[in-house]
Amino acid sequence: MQGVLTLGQFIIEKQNDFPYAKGELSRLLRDIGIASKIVNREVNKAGLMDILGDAGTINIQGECQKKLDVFANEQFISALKSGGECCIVASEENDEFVYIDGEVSKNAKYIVAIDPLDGSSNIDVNVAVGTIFSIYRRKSVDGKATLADVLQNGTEQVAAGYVIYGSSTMLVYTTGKGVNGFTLDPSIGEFCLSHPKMKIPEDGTIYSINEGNYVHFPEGVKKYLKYCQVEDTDTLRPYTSRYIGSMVADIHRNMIKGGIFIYPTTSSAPNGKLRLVYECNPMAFIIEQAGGRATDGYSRILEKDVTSLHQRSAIFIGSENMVLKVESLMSEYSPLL
Ligand code: P6P
Repeated sequence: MQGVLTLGQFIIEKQNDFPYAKGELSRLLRDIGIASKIVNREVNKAGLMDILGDAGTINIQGECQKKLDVFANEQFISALKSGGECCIVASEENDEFVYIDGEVSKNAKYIVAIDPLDGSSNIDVNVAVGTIFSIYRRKSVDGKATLADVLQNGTEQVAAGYVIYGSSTMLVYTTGKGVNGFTLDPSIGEFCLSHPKMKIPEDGTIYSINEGNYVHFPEGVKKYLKYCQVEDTDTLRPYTSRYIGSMVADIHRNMIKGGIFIYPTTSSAPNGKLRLVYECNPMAFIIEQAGGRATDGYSRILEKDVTSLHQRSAIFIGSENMVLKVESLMSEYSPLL
């Protein structure tokens, strides 16, 4: 088709960005794209199948797993196993990381961290959900890859991306050289380049936070919310509040329109709710590559020490000037002790 660039063609075209790559990362991204299409097919017809609702199991987060959570997790792990390009998969749905013990995989040089279906509580009410993935190069040089290969700082990521299963299905990813978005064309079953060189607006007028937790927010966040709600036409305030309750969907909207997504610490989540390894770090890499900013209110997400697989973090992510504003209020009203 004239002018249509598929994800596969794009990945191959960009392969030259990695002089020493022999195609492994390209094949890994392709494998993720294939699994995303399979998950998309099931998400789009979830209401017609006995695949809605709870799987009757609980994940390490203590959250009841949805049937689609389990399905999506199985699809991504299976695709990564058969692709042979990664030796470990660390998933939100698995207590421990999954070691891919195959003749080819055990010597593979990549590690994949993934939240296979983020926001899945929204599935039963037909609201957008997403997949978030992060790719690292293993550090260990021989023998079996270990947890140390997974617990790397976000600055070590070689690639990160998300899939949003929304009004259309998009795959957005970076390999550290900008961000590109691909929309799934169901008529040909291919992700096609639709949003080249994505940039998040430096400023925005949308703030995204679960205000139901207001009483438990740090004082700096409370001050920021009041700042957003004050009338000031010069700075286009009051801003607009938008909260989908699906991290990928909230951040994707802000990527397109500008805005800030905040999940701060609360009394029920003293370290924040969202997970550093497979939610905050990949989204932070993508947003920074698109010209935005991502911190925990004080320091850069990507530089946070990663000490455990399901470690949580507060996250303030989006348009740079909006994140800088709330950070200034955090340092004034909720200073780190
Ligand atoms: P709350 C979904 O469960 C999720 O992990 C993210 O996708 C979303 O941003 C957040 O939790 C919503 O959490 O506490 O506002 O329902």
